Order: sequence, then C-alpha cells, then structure tokens
Amino acid sequence: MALGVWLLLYGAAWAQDQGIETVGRRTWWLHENVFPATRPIDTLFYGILYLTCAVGLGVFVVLIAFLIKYRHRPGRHAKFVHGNGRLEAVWTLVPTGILVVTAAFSQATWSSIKTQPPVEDGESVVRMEVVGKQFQWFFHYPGKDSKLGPRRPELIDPRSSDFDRMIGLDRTHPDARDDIVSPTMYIPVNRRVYITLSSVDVLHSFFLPNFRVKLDAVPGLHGRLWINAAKSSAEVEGCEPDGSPRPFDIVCAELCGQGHFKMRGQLYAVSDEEFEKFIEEETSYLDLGAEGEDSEGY
Ligand SMILES: [Cu+2]
Repeated sequence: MALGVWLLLYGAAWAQDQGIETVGRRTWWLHENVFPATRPIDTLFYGILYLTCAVGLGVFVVLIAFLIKYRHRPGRHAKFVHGNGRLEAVWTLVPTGILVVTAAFSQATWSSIKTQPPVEDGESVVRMEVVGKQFQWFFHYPGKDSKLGPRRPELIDPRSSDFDRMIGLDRTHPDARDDIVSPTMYIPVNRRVYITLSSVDVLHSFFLPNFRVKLDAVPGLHGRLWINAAKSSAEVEGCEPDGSPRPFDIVCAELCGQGHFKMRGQLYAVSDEEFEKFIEEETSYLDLGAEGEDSEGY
C-alpha cells in the first residue's frame, strides 16, 4: 500500500519533470463538472461513497470490538448459535432497500443523460463526429453546409499523415467538400453538441472527465452522446503563461494498444465568436475551388 502510494506520487512527479502532462494534474479528486445534466452522477457518487464508507467503518469497529470482547480467556467456552430470524431479516431487507433506491435513482439519471433532448425550432446546436484511431482522436465538423460528409472504410489509410485519409473521409462527396477534420476539439459554451462516435480500428472509449461522459468507440457502430458546457475551459482550467486558454482533457478510457497511454485530446469550450473563428480558420485552409463558393447556406 505504502509502496503503491509512493510509486504513484513518484510517477506523477517524474512525468511533470519530463514535461508530460498528467491527467488530472490539477486535482487528485473529481474534475470540476461543467455539464449540468450530469450533476446527479456526482450526487450518486458521493452518496454511494459516504454510505459504503459508513458501512465499512461500522463493520471494522464491530469486528475489532468483538475481537477484544470475545478474546480467549481461560475457562470460557464457545456457544453454538442456530441463527436469529429477526436479525437475518433486517440485514437482508435493509441492504435490499438501499440497493433498490440507488438503482431507481441511477436509472432516472442514466436515462436523462442518454436521452438526447430534441432540438427546438430555431435553436442552434452543433453536430459533429468524433473518431478514435490508434492513438489519436479526430474531430469531424460539417462545415458551412451543416452536413457531415460520408466516411468510407475503403478510404481509410492508417499510415497516411493526412487527416482525411486517416478517418476515410470521402472528399469527392458534395457534403464533404467543406468538412473540417481537426485533431483538437472546439465547442461553443451553452450550446448543445450532438456527437456521433466511432472508431477506425479497435475499441476506444471517449471519456470527458469534466462532463462525466464516457462512451465506447466501437468500429462499425455509431455511438451517440450529447454534451453542453456551462463554463468555458479557460474559466475552469485557467490559462497558460502566455495567456492562451487551457483545454479540458479528453482521455481514451479503453486499453487500445501500446500507445494507449498517450491517447489524449484537448477540448476547448469557447465563446460563440471564438467557435465561429475556429470554423472560419479551419475552412480557410481548405481548397474549396470554384464549386466551394456556392455552399453559402449557413
Ligand atoms: Cu484508445
């Protein structure tokens, strides 16, 4: 135990010396939650933590008290007990009740997070795709036509250094012409973001500690999740010495190969203006050609 704690602390100190950013280096506890819909997860976490701590402590106290009270003494004989019906009913019914209440609360929380809220008329939401690849995350935005272009497995080239080829985006399709593929995630604050999640190779798990959101990225399947940042990443994580905002962490939470440990990403939750600026800037790098000019339906 002591050795484990020492290794953990030593490892974290070593990583910071090497300039490797360690996940959660700003806290040893839960990251600040910026996704209001998932606050009940924190309530559940603390509720279960306090409850199990109380039960665990109680068991240890009773155990130690009984060890002392019924220790061996000369002339004392053990008594055979046939059981106690009332006691057995209590220790069966109380935990059952606690489990049923916890399960009901968990179920309600789970469905409220998993059910995607409908988009109201005139509401501006962000739709995007997140693609996992050994050992990097890619963020695919629809661009100005608001349509995500198709990706095709036969176009995937894992050895390419071109983002389009890495995720197999079909640039010949009209919907894909103005699409953006970025290795960094940007989202606007206080706007719902609907994410389609997939993988081009093995199982990954898209984990956003600040949002209490985690979903497996499964090759061949499309996972769906939604998030909403109530605070910008700069408000929570602060700024670098040069004044640029720090991002939220994106972590791969599924052992996906030798480079799993470095499969991290950055999520910048920014103002609407900064988000539009990101889209503008990324769009300006695209070679849209003459046909690109008529995609102004934004
Ligand atoms: Cu991974």
